[in-house]
Amino acid sequence: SPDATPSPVVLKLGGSVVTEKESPETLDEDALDAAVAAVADAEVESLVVVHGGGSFGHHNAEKHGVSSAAGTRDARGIYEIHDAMRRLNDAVVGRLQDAGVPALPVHPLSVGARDGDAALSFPLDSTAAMLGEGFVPVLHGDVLAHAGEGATVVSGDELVTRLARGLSADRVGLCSTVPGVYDENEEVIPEITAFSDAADALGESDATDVTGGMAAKVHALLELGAPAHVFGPDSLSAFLAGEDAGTVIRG
Ligand code: IP8
Repeated sequence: SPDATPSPVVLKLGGSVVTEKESPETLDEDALDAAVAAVADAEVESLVVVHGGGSFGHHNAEKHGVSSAAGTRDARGIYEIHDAMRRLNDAVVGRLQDAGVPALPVHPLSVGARDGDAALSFPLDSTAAMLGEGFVPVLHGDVLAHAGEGATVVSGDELVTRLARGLSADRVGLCSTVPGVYDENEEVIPEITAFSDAADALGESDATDVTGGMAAKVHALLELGAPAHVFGPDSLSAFLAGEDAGTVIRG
C-alpha cells in the first residue's frame, strides 16, 4: 500500500533541459548525461522522475493543434505525439538504467484521463507499486483521452502536482534551464511563501496558460503541501542531496 512506501522525492526534468529545444526530436545529450549522472550518484531512498516534452512533445502537439485545452480525435495524430514522447522516455529510462538506476517507464496515455470539466484523473497504483519495490518510475508529459475533446495534452507539471499530492511527496524539484524564479532585477528569489513574494516580477497569472508560465507554476506549487525547489541543471546534485536549491516555494 502507499502507506508502506516512504514519501518520495518528485523530480521534474524540464523538456528544455533534456532536449535541444530548437531542433525537432533531438536530445541534448550532454545535459541528459549530466542529469542522469546526478540521479545515479544521489542517495535518495524513493524517487519519481517526470520529464517534459521539449522538442519531442511540443512541435508534434502544435502540428496537430493539440494543447491542454484543445483536443483532437485524429488517432494517428494522437499517436504521433505520444510516440515522440515515448521515444524520449525510452532514451531517459535507458540511460538511467545504463547508469545503474532501476528506472521503469509509466506512460500517462495508458493510465489517466480527463473528464468533461478537464479535471485529471490519474490512478497512482502502478507508480506507487514500483516505488514500493524500489524502482524509479519515469513519467512524461503526454496526450490523454479527454471526455468531449478526443485527446488533449497533459504536461509534466500537472503530473508533478498529482504525484506530489497523491504520494505525499517529501520534496519536489523542478529542474529547468533557469536557475530559479527571478525577481524584477533578474536575481533568483531564495524563498517564496506567498504569491505576493513574487507578484511584482511575475505579474498576474494567465488562467488560459495551463502548461507554461512561471506565475501559473508558482500558484500551483504554493498549493502542493511539500516544499518545491525551482533550479537549474547545475543545482540538481545539491537538490538531490537534500540541500536548498534555486528558489524554494513553501505554501
Ligand atoms: O513539457 C508537454 O509536457 P511539458 C508534453 O511538461 C507534450 O509541458 C506532449 C507536449
